[in-house]
Amino acid sequence: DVPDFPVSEILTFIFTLAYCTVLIRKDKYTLFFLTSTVISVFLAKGTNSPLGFVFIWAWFNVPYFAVFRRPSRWEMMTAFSNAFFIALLTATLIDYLKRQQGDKEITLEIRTRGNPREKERELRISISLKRAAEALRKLLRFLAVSFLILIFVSGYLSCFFFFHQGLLVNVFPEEYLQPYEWLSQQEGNFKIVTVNKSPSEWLEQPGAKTDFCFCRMLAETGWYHDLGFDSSFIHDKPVLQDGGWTPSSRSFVDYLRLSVVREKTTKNLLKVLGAFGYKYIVIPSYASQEAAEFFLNQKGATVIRNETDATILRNAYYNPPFSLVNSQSLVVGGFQSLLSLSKIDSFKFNETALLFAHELDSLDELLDSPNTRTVIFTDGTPIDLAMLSLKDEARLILAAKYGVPSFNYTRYWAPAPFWRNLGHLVLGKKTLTTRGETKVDIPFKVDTSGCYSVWLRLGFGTERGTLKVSIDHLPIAEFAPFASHHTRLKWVNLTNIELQRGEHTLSLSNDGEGYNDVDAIMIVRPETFQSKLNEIIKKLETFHGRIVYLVETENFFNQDAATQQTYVFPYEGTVLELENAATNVASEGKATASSTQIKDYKTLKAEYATDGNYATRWASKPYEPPPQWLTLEWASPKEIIGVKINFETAYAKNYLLQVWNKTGWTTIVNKTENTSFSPLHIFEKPVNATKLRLNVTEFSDFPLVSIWELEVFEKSTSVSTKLFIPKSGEYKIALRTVCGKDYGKLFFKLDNEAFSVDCRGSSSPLFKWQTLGPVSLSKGEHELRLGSIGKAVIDTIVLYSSEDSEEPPSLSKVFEVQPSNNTVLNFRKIDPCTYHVSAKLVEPSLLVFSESYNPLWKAYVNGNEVSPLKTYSLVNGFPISETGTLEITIRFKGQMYADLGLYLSFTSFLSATVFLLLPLNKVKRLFRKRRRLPPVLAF
Ligand SMILES: [Ca+2]
Ligand SMILES: [Ca+2]
Repeated sequence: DVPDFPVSEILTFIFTLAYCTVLIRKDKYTLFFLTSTVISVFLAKGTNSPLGFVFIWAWFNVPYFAVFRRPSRWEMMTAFSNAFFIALLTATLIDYLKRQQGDKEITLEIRTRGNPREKERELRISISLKRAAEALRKLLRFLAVSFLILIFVSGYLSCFFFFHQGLLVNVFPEEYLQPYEWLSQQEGNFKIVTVNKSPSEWLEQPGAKTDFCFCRMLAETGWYHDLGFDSSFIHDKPVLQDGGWTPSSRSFVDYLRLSVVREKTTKNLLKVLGAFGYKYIVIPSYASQEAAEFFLNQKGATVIRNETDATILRNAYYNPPFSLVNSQSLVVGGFQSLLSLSKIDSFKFNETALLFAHELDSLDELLDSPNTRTVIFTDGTPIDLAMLSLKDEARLILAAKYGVPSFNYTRYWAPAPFWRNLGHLVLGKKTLTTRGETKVDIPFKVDTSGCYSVWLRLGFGTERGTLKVSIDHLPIAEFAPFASHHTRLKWVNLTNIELQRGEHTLSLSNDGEGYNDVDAIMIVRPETFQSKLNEIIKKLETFHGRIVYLVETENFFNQDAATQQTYVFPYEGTVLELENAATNVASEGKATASSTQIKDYKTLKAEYATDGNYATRWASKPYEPPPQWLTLEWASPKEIIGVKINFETAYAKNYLLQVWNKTGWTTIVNKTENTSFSPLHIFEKPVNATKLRLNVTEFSDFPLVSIWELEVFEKSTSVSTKLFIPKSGEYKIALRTVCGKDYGKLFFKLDNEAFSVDCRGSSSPLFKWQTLGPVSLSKGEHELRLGSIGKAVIDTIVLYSSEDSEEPPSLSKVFEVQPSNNTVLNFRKIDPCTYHVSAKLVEPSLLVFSESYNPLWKAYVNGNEVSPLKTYSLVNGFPISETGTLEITIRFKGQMYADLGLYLSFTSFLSATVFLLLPLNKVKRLFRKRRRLPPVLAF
C-alpha cells in the first residue's frame, strides 16, 4: 500500500499558517478578508451542519436570503480570501527575513575526515540571506505573473480548440450524422423528436428505466451533448428537448419522458405532439430498444426512412405552425388532460384549442365567449376554479416557495416536481414535499381580524405520513392523505379559525412515517369563499356550452377495497381493475348438502363451503353416487348475478346451477365436461331467488365432490367517487373498458340509477368506448360507483352534458366542430423571430402559433398589437377579432431588446477601441501644451 500524498494535511497547514498572519497584521484589509471568509464559508455550506439551523432560520426570516443559495459563488469568495492571506504570508515572511538579517551571512561549516591519517578537511558554505530572499521574491513574482498570463490565455486556447474542432468537440461517426442530413433536405416548417437513452441505460445498469430526448450521450471519451439534441446545427429545425424552455414547456417534456414514454401509457402521443408541429421522429442506431419500440407502436407513425444508421418515423397528425381555431375549451386540470382527450377519437387538437384555467387572468371573458364550447374537468373541480378566481380577496400561498432547495426529502420540506411529472394539476408548479420527521413554518399576514377558513391542496397517494398543521403553534388539524395510488392533489378544508390582524405562522409537520405533498394553502374568509364558489357555480350553470368530466378511474375512485388494483395497460393507459367487486351473499344463507364425508373423526360439513375460509371445505360422502348437491337458502330473495365455485381437487365434471321457483328447480347453468377448479358463471340477467342449488351429476376422477368455497354474487358496487355537477340537465356517460375473453360484467351506478356493462367477448383484450344513459342530474354532488362480477378493467369515464336544445349526443359528437371557412392562406418565415401570415377570416378566431408560449410574441393585425393567450398550456394563441383577408405579422418583441443591446455593445466596443488606439501620450501632451498657453491666447 502506497500512502496517498497528504494533500489536505499540507493545505490545512498552509492555510492555517496563512490565516495566522492576521495575528501580526490587524488592519482593515486583513479584517475584511477574514470576515469575508467566515461569512462565505457559512453561506457556501448552507444547510449542512454545523450551524445549518442558522442558515435555515435565516432562509425563512431574513428577507431575500434565498439569493445567497448558490454555494459556488461563496466558494469563490473564500478562494479570494485564501489568495490574499497566502500572498500576505509570503510577503510577511520575506519582509521578516529582510529585516532580521540585513546582509548577514550564514556560514555552514562541514568537517570531513576521509582517512584517519589525513588532516580534517573543512568546507564552508556562506549564504547571503538578503540575496536569497530577493531571489525567492523574484521567483514568486515570475511564477505569479506566468500563472496570471496562463489564466488569461487559457480562454483563448480553449476557444481555439473549439473552433478548430468545429464546435462539437467529440467527432461523431459519419453514420450518426446521416439521418439529420436527410432531415435537412426535407421541405417545410416542422419540429423533430429524437430518441435516446436514459443515463442509467447508457451505463447499462440493471433495471434501467427508459428515456428519450435526453440531452446527453456517452461516447468512448466520455459524456457529450446528444447529437439529436444538438442536431439543429445540421437541419436548422427545432428539436424536442429536456431542460431549458419555460417552466410549463419543461414540465410537459418531463411528463412525457418520465411518465408517458417510460410507463408506456398511451399510443396517442403522436396525436398530441402533432398539434405542436412535431413531424419526424428520429430513432438512431444507439437509441434504447424500449423507447424505440414505444414510438414504433404509436398510432399515426409511418416508417419513412429505414437505414442501419437510423429509423425515421413520420407523424400523420402533424399540424403546420399556424392554424385558425374557432372552437375552444376551458380545461381544469394538468397535462394529463391532453392524453385523456387524445383517447377520444373525435377530439382533434387542431379543431379545439385548450385553455387551462390556472393560466388565465380572467375566466369570465372566456366563459362568455361564443367560441368556448366546453368546460372540461379532469383533475380539477369547481373548487379549484373558485380558488383561482379569488385573487386579491384571499391569501393563496404556493407552498413550494417555502422549501429548502434540496433533494434530501428525509431532512427537509423541499420543492418536488413529482406530481407535475405525473401530469397532474399543480398550482405551484412544484409541491412542498417531505418524508422525514420535519417541520416548516410559513408566515402569512391577514389585513383584518375575523374568522378565516384554512384550506390545503394536498397530494393523495401511497406511503403517506401523518401531517400536523398548526397556526401560531396551536394545532388545528392532523391526518394522513392515504390512497392506494398517486391519485390527485385535492383541496381539503381544515378548519375555521379566529385570526387577529397582522402576522401569523402556519406550521406543517410530518411524522416521518411516509411522504406528504402540499401544493397550495388558502387563507380565506368563509363567506368570501362561499360567495366566490356560488359565483363560479352560477357561471357554469348559465354557461351556454357543454360540461365534460374526464374521470381517470384510477385517480378518482376511493381505493381501499381488496377487490381492485391499479396498473398500466401497455399503450392504453393506467387502469382500474376490479375482480368480483360485487357482494358475496353465500354466507347469509343456510347451507345443506346431499351427504357429507367424515374424515379423521371430523365432518366436512356443508357450511364449510360458505364460511369465507379457503382452508375449510365441504365434501360429499365417498362412493355415494351422483347426483350430489349443495343448497343455499336465504330468508329473503336475493338478486343473483353470478356464481363462482372453488372446487378442491375432487371437482365436478358435469353439474347444474339451479334456483327454486316455488314449485320446482329451474336450471340456470348446465355445465358439462368441466375441467376448471374455479369456474365463474355470470348470469345473462339477474335471477331473483330464495334458494340456489349446485347439483353435481358427474364426478371427476374421485368418488366424491368437494368445494372450498361457493360464492354467490348479488349485484352491487364496491368503489365510489363524488362529482360536483354545477349545471342541471341531461347527462350521458361513456366508459372506456376492456372487452375480451376472461372479462366479466361491470356495474356502474350513478346515485340510484344502475347500469351494467357487458365486457365479455371472444377476442383478446380490446379497449372499447361504451355509452350509457342519459340520466337527469340536478345541480349538486353526485355519487359514482363501480363494481364487477368476474374481471373488469376500466380506464376512463366521460360524463357529459347535452346542450340545451339537443338530444344527449354520442361521444363522437361531443367535440364535433362545425367546418369553418377561416383559412390560413400561406405563411412565410422571415427569420426565427418574424413570420408573415396571410389569412382569410369570416369570423373571429384564435390564430394558434405552435412556438413555445412567450408573452413577448406579438401579432400585428392592421396596425394593432395582439398579445397571445397560453394555449394547450404550451404555445401562443392570438385572438383575432378582425375579419376579411388579413396580413398578419408575428414578431418576437424580445428580439428588439436584444438588437438594442447589440447596438449598445457594438458602440461601446467601437468607442473603447478608438480610445485605446489613439496615441495617449500625444493627447496628453496636447493638453499640457494648451495649459501652458497664456490665458488670453486660450480664448
Ligand atoms: Ca370454506
Ligand atoms: Ca385511466
